[in-house]
Amino acid sequence: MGEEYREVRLPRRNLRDFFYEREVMKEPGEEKYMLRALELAGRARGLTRPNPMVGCVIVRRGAVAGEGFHQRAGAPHAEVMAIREAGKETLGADLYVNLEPCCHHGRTPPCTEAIITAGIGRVYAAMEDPNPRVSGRGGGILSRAGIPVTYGLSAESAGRLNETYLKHVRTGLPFVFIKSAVSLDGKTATRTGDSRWITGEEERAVVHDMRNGADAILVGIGTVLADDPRLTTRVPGGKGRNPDRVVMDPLLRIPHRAKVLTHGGEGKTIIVTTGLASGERAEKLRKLGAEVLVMKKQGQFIDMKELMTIFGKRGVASVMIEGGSEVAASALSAGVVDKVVYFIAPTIIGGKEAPGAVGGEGVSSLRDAISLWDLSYTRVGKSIMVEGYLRNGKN
Ligand code: AOF
Ligand code: ZN
Repeated sequence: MGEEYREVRLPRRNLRDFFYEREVMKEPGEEKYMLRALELAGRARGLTRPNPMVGCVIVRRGAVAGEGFHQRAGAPHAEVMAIREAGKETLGADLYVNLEPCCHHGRTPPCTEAIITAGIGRVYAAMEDPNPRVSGRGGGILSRAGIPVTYGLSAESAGRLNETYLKHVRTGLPFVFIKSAVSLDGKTATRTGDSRWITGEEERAVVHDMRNGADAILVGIGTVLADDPRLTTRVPGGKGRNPDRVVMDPLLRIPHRAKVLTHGGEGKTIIVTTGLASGERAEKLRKLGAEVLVMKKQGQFIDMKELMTIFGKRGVASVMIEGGSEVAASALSAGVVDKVVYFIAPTIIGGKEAPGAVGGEGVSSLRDAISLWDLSYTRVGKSIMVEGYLRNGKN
């Protein structure tokens, strides 16, 4: 049997209308409120770290009485925002939220208390919160207080929305995804190395949105030498938060004028290298404000698994790999990749020497090719965006 074709509804700022309008029209009753909660949650994409994105809708007598979403870590939780907006209308009302209400004192007081005090009649939560301080206990407290809690409405979309948070909380490792733009014939550049830009404006807007949602962006030194990217987030409205920029550079070949070093923004620049690189160069880079992380070598490459473990411990919940082909190959073969996002542009580059998206050795038998699951296909500009998950990275 082939891979089942299915559209996964991912709330994204750029694609929100596409994903939700049809859905809301189609789904009667309760599910539409959960979809609305998801849509509200997604408005804070890239802004809630390290917290998840959470939205909430309060419904009384078939009408929405209050709505809210969590805007950033330290700000009130979604439930509290919605309860405030609903005022007296909370009594006996249904509360829809895409994550189990919390029951702990973190930066803010527990939502369970606010829900009980407000006299909410019933809670629909899309999924449990795997945070060990909550995990089932939030729901338990509400049930014991006589407020029935139903899990599972739009659980899949809820899981996708917070896929980075969920992976990091469950495993301590970051959620890793590779973003690539290829021509119709699978090339990422011409034989002379010209690679800007294979895709158009609209595709780039989606990429900036992805950067905005990532904690770190990782590239190889080849990409820095060829393209000199800034790796910053440029999203409309300027609300983007720059992720940390990570360059894999085993021999410290990075030029001091590279834009990742000079066009900082608030994100850090981390150069990952090996003991083979000169200590003098490392010092110079540190003086320029970069962090130089010296790692053991794993054969020819830097040990990606170890790198992800280090990132995870530092609180990096998501890593976006933006190229080039050797970094993609080593991340894939290390088994650290959760997801790939490919933009396929309707151009043909041709050329035996023109590079493809994944280098390394490749597999010799098709049976060993990496196949993806839970695919989605979205048209963005003139390109098709293909998203799929890897089995090894299943979270
Ligand atoms: C909710 N509603 O809107 C969010 C939740 O430090 P705090 O107080 O903000 O707590 C953060 C934790 O709360 C976070 O790790 C996650 O378990 C949960 N997030 N829970 O009921 C919300 N953002
Ligand atoms: Zn809460």
